[in-house]
Amino acid sequence: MEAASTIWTNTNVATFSATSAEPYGAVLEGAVAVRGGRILWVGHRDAMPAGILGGQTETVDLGGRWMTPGLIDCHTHLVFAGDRADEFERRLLGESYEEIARSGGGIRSTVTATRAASFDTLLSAAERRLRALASEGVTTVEIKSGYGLELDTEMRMLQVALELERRNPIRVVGTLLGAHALPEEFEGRSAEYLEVVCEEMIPRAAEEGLAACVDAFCEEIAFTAEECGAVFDAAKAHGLPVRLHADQLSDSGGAALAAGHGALSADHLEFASEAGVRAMAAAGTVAVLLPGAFYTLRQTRPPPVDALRESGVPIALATDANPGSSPVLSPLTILQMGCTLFGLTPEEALAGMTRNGARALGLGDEIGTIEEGKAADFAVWDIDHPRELCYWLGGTPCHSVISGGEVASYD
Ligand code: DI6
Ligand code: FE
Repeated sequence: MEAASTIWTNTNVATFSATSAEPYGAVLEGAVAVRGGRILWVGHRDAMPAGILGGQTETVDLGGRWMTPGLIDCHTHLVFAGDRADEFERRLLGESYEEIARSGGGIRSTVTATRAASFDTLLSAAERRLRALASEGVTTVEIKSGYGLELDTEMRMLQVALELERRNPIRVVGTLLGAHALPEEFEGRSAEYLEVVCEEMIPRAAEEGLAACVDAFCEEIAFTAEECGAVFDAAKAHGLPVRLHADQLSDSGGAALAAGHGALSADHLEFASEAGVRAMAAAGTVAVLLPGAFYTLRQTRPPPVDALRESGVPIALATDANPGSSPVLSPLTILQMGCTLFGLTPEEALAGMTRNGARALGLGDEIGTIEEGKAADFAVWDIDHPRELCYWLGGTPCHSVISGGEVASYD
């Protein structure tokens, strides 16, 4: 076997390999060998193949710490200007999220702030948030547009997302969410706005390689299933896979719509029907659960976790970091909420931020588990068992992050 550039040894490795018989895919007293940013070998440290330890190989002793795949935050709205703490206060005084949205606040108020913000303003605000995620082990983050709702600002948001990847040791997946809300100037003319999305935004984002995916918000306060279907058709015509904000506040037929279009994921799903869940299972669509929004909006009906589990739908978890419904920049908090609020087991929650998060991004062959050939993206933790990552609220046990085979530095 060829020699590794680096071998991390004296570590317990939670590989999250789908083929492992061990809980968490654990390899105790393991070692992980890397070359060219890829995993060359993983196994018990006494079973290292001959030749892997070469004259130039650097060996790093992790002192018995645990290693997991780098966390994947597969659903965020990290790029935006301003905040909506005022609406948080209004909700606590009795108004609902939908009422605030209908009265011109909500997404539209972030749109006003984002349109007025420069590239650099958006970049520095988003970079601060990105670093918060990275400090808790995140090595891949998906970032949606959707606060521009006009061609230029949507593209600027996606360019900021790509610039974040260029400047930081983190993988960024950009998603075009032009169909997030109807902008004020198109009030009563949603068909015309969606023409802009389908005929200007999607072609431009695809041509310039600014987005890897297209998302839409299917909801009474946003777009109908039929409208989202048209957005999906345009995305597919330009070779972009699709995802959907589905059944968050009401059963809008989102889960079935996403499945019917072969979507990578359907996200939220608090009000998803049983038929929707079955359709997702048949289509292989990942369920991305977002307990930060459920918690912040003080929702009471959790997504149908038992049905998802029983029908074999892969479950992912993400922060949904956004200024309205989920001002949450802590993936570890989301792991805790996934268990406490939705009843996931710690192993399911962690698989949701590793293996299944990768699938929701269409990157299941590239990241999400510690297996030969995948990218060398890891998080190293000061814990005695991986279940602890779902247990503490506050106080990150993240020791270090390795991205593409290099220790990630954010100073
Ligand atoms: N669902 C969400 O949770 C975010 N977008 C969406 O479609 C919320 C966006 C916001 O309130 O700013
Ligand atoms: Fe969202």
